[in-house]
Amino acid sequence: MYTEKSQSLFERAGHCIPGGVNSPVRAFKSVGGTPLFIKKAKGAYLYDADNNAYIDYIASWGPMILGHAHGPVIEAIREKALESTSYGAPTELEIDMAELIQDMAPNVDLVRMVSSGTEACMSALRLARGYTGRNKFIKFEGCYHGHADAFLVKAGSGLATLDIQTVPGITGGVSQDTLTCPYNDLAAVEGLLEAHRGEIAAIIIEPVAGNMGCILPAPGYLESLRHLCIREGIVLIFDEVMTGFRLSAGGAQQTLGVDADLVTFGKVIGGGLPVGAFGGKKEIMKHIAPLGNVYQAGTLSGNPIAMIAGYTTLKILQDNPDIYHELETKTLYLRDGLRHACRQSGTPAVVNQLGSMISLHFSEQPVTNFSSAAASRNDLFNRFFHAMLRRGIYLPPSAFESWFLNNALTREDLDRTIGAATESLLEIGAGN
Ligand code: HOZ
Repeated sequence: MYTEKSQSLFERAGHCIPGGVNSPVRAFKSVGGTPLFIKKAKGAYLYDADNNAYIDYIASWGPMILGHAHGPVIEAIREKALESTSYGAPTELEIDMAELIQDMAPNVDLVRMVSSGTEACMSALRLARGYTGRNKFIKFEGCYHGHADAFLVKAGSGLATLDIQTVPGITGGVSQDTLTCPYNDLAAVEGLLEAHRGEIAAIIIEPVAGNMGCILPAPGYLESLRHLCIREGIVLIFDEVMTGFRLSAGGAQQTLGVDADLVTFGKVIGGGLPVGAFGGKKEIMKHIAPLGNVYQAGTLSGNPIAMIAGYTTLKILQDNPDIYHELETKTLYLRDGLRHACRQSGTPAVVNQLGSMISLHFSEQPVTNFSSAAASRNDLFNRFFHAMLRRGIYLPPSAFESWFLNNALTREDLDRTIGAATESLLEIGAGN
């Protein structure tokens, strides 16, 4: 496989973009090697600058649930763009979008559109603080809620990938209000509540974690958090940036049957354009400006091109609920194939999966939180990543990320992937 053009583009990018990339995980820093520069994508396939084709398991880190360049989405964007790309004034389409979100997602009485998952989470936290009059909040080790200052404590995703423990530029004052504890550890949450009674505004959690690989909540865990939040007057925020509109039309709240007070969205909600949103109970959302004084704003919030891409994607998902079943069937097939390949090669591995989220950890122990994800053989994952890439399979370049399936994947694509995994495991001597 020749990747000369990607290599020379990376070299050129390094002279004008920090690290040659606009988001750190893309740089392949932990897996090593040169990131591929992508020229185009269609369906389940990415094409790099050297015209190599890859089966895509990143799906732009989640958004491309229908596959790349999905006809109706592209057509809707094309038509909308002819009417201008931004007005900075309200449009009917924003109401359509908000009503659709209300219809699809539970517990969303009011919703505010923003332009990224980061903005959604930082605004939801500000709102929870403004609503409760408290400053501290609890987040979980290995969860990632975007790059706003308060969240970059013991965070997953790029911080885990690059092993960044402390982020220069974030003041002690900010991080002292961020309380952390291990995912799936209820006693640790109870300990924090006890130690900081009356001071905690919010608990924010990825109801299915996707930023330390894919990690599922233990049975009853989210229900217990729900109960504790009610008891303590704390706002429960579900960060559904990854799970929203992906696990089901109603996201993790619907799939797992637990209600949040505030929910944040990103990724699928924008159909591949920069969109985020936060919403929830009216009692809380009414504190957002201009209804209340918790200020939040954005020049491109509700942008018509972003809205039409998101609206069209969500409407397709709402009108075709079978898509979720199809995605899950494909993901289960991949999960079983990967498990079989690992067993065959004698490789201790854990494949966690829910809906169309899945990940592979080279571990003998169950992977249920950040420390078990970090204790996995991530050196092996890095070699596996490259062995798969050479075989035309594009996985996230980090063991600390979930893989996302898209519905354009065919049985043949999955069989090719499982075959490539079998060969890759043997090639890297994973079972030895
Ligand atoms: N924060 C994203 C994954 N959890 C990475 C986005 C990117 O590098 O594009």
